[in-house]
Amino acid sequence: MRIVVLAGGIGGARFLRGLQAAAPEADITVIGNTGDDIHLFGLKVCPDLDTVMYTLGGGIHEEQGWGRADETFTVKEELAAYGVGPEWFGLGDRDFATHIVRTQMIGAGYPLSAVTEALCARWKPGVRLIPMTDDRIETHVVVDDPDAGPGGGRKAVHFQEYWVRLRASVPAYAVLPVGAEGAKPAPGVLEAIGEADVILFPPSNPVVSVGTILAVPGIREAIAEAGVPVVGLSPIVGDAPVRGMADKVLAAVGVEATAAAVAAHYGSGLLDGWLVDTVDAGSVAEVEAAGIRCRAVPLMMTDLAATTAMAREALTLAGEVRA
Ligand code: FO1
Repeated sequence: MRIVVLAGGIGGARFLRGLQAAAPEADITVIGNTGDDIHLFGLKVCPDLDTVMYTLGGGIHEEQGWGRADETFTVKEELAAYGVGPEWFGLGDRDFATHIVRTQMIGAGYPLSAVTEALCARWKPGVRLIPMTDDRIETHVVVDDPDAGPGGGRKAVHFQEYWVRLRASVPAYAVLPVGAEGAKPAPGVLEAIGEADVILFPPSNPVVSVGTILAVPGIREAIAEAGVPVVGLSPIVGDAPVRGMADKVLAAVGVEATAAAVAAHYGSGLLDGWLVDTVDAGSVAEVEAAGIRCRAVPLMMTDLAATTAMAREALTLAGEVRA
């Protein structure tokens, strides 16, 4: 079975571990979000691609869900000693090697998709990881400008500054995938979607992760026209995000932080099935009324067994909507 998964960061990566366990024979292609990418110290950092690569490759810092295990921060300390910022983004020494190799290969003319393939040759994640595009897209978030004085204006900050430095503690008025309009799907993305038997939207952030992937011209259309089951898992449980601060960016795009609202946001033109957590069983009827098959199952990714069960439920629902 050929499965395509649109994955963002931590939630997507953890779900993929369960999917691999639930469907060990499947051929899994992951279309990775690159809107979180940031250029720091002259290096290109791809947080969501690295989270998938490290998580499935066995190098992830398990509690954080990002960065490497057994990390040290000597280079970061030395950069700070030179007064070279930013200090709010925690790049570790082992992680720096990934960004140096990536930046060196891009400088030599390799597209991000080829670079990602090369990095995965070391990590062997057991899935094919393709960036959503080889073109540069960076998600920016519009917030109040603290320097603009009373009733002042707003400014756009890089997603990572909003997410990590500001801890999403201020209102987000808009989320902008800068560069999306001119971007093309990376080589292999549309082919993987066209050849898929099932397409899954994991419990990643529906705005800045899955939403950004869908903003690459051609990807949303290819999924809608693929003619195969598209099944998603709600990242919102009990009207709150399981992890991260998805509710902040959902508000920015006018979507209520509920499992049913996120399903409606993706729409029945895209989604055939939607899994909500058992605490949201009351919303199953509402989602089904929107033309999307819905089932309430445990969605807390507490351990591999739980995530494997979720993945199995998603594949079962896919089998039912296909019929
Ligand atoms: N997330 C944080 O909350 N704090 C950090 O200092 C941080 C550093 C970091 C370094 C490399 C990397 O690949 C990811 C990193 N993240 C950090 C996670 C990053 O913000 C992700 O983009 C989000 O978690 C959303 O996926």
